[in-house]
Amino acid sequence: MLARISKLLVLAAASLRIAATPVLFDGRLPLSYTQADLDNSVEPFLTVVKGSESASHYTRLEGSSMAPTPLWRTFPFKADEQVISVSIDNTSVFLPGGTNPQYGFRRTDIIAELNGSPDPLIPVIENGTTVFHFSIKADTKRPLNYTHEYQIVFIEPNDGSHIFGVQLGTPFSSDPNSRPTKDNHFFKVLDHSLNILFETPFLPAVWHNFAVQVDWEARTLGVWYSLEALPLIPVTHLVENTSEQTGDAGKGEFHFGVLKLPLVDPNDTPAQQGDVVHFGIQEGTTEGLHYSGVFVESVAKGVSVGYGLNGAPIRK
Ligand SMILES: *[C@@H]1O[C@H](CO)[C@@H](O)[C@H](O)[C@H]1NC(C)=O
Ligand SMILES: *[C@@H]1O[C@H](CO)[C@@H](O)[C@H](O)[C@H]1NC(C)=O
Ligand SMILES: *[C@@H]1O[C@H](CO)[C@@H](O)[C@H](O)[C@H]1NC(C)=O
Ligand SMILES: CC(=O)N[C@H]1CO[C@H](CO)[C@@H](O)[C@@H]1O
Repeated sequence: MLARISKLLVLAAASLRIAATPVLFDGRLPLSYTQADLDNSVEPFLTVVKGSESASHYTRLEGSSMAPTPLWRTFPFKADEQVISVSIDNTSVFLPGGTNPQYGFRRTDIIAELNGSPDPLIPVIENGTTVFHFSIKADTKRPLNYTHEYQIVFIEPNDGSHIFGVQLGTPFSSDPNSRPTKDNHFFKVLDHSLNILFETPFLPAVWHNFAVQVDWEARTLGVWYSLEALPLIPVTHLVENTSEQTGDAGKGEFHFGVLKLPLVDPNDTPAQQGDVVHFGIQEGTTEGLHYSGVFVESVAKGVSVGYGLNGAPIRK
C-alpha cells in the first residue's frame, strides 16, 4: 500500500511539468512578497479598494506561519506560497475616486493586475476558456456575521454585474422583516443571474478549494471543488450564463476579499433602504477570511486539480 502511494506521488510529481496548464495569472504570493509590497500595490495585486487605513492594516501576509492549500505544493511538498488574510473593520468604507463614501458597505478587495492595472490583464485571463482558482479558509479569530450578505470572489464588468460570484451569509433584502436564511453559513457559487450553481458548508480549520471554468465565447460556467488536500472534482454540469453581455462588455476585474453588505435600517426612507451601497446597518466589527491558491489558467491542457494532475474540462 505504502509503496503504491509513494509510486503515485512520484508519478504525480513527474507529471507536474508535462501536465502543466498555461498559467495566465499567478496570485500565489512567494514568501518574498512583503506588507510594503501590498501597500504599494506591487504586482500581482491592486489593493486600493479599501477603507482609510493602509492596505497592510486590512490585509496580512502570513509568511511561513500558516500553511496554504496543499493542492499546489511542489515536490517535495514544500509550501512556497504564503496565505493572504483579508479583513474589514469599521474604517473599511471605500471612497471611489475620493468622494461619495460607500457607508452601506465594509470592504477590502484584492484585485488581479498586470503592469500596475487590472485593465491589461482582462484580455489575457478572459479569453477562450479560462479557470479561476481560489481557496478559502475561515479566520476563526475574526468570524463573519451570517445575518449579513458577503460577496467574497467575483468578476465585475463595467455594468456592475458579476459574471460569477461567491457569496456567504444571508442575501441582502430591503424588507426590514426579512429573516436570516437557513443556508447562510454555506458558500454559494452564483451565476450572472444570481442562480445558485453550487453550495457547500463553510467549515472551520480546512481549506475550501474552488475553481470556476468560464467559456468567454459560449458564455458558460462549470464549477470544481474540493476540501483541504483532496484533488478538485467537477461539482456542476456545464451551464449557460448568457445573461452576461457578449464580448468585452461582458469582461471585467477579478476581485477577492471581504465585501460585507448592510442590513436594512427600518428608520431609513424607502429610497435609502434601496440604496445598499450608501445606507443601512453595520456593526463595525473586525472580520476576515484567509485566501491562498489564487491563479487563473487556460484550459488548453486541461484543468489543474492538484499535485500537478489535470482533469478534462467540464463539457456538455
Ligand atoms: C462606524 O462607522 C460609521 C461611519 O463612519 C459611524 O457612523 C459609526 O458610529 C461607527 N460605529 C462604530 C461602532 O464605531
Ligand atoms: C487569446 O487566445 C488566442 C488563442 O489561444 C491567442 O492567440 C491570443 O493571443 C490570446 N489573447 C491574449 C490577449 O492573450
Ligand atoms: C450580527 O448582526 C446582527 C444584525 O445587525 C447583530 O444584531 C448582531 O449583534 C451581530 N453579531 C455580531 C457577533 O456582531
Ligand atoms: C444555471 C443557468 O443556466 N443560469 C442562467 C444563465 O443564463 C441564462 C440566460 O440568461 C439563464 O436563463 C440561466 O438561468
